[in-house]
Amino acid sequence: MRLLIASSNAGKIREIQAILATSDIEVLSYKDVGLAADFDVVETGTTFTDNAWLKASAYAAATGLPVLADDSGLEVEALDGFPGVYSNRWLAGTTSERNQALLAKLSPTDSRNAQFRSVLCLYDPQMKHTQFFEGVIKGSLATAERGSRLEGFGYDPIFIPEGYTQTFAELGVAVKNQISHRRQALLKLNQFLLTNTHPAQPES
Ligand code: ITT
Repeated sequence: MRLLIASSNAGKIREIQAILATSDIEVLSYKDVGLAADFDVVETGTTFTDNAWLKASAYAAATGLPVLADDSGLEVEALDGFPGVYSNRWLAGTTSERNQALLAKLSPTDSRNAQFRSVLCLYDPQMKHTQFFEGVIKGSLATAERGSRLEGFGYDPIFIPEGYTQTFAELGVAVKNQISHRRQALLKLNQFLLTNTHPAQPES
């Protein structure tokens, strides 16, 4: 099966391609189908599911291809789940500035618990079939950025997955891709496709 990744985030696309490399799914990016790198979908939804659907439907409308969108973010317990769906745009500036500004919102006595959530939307525009898959990884926030910016993206330098002492950026993408929220959601997608040899059912 060929799936177009409905994303312009290079880090996210790399991770999805790496995780699905051993599956029967052939993953295409916007480059493979001649879409512009800045093909933009305005994310007006208030939930990961809404925004995943907005991205999936926009890329499918532009190409006619079956697509896979990922809407994801970091949810901080002491901030009632903030920044959540707004993870990529709650503050203008660089990724590092956002990471530091997020850490600055926590007082020394606040819980440092946090989790990443990924919601995938699989959409086949021919069959009008839509399916969602979710993955979560629990962890905690470091007190400062740690690790290489070349590893992963976004909040990886400040997120320590449960059971580890290093951040995702220190652990590296090979380890991250074994345990991440995205990995868990993609495992569900892969399982769905394996057990549904004809996944494209009309919407009810
Ligand atoms: P697309 O919409 O084009 O896919 P995006 O980066 O805007 O790219 P989202 O709207 O889903 O994607 O925002 C996700 C943000 O959440 C992302 O930019 C990071 O700031 C953060 N995030 C999600 N998953 C992450 C991960 O695995 N590691 C680090 N940060 C992550």
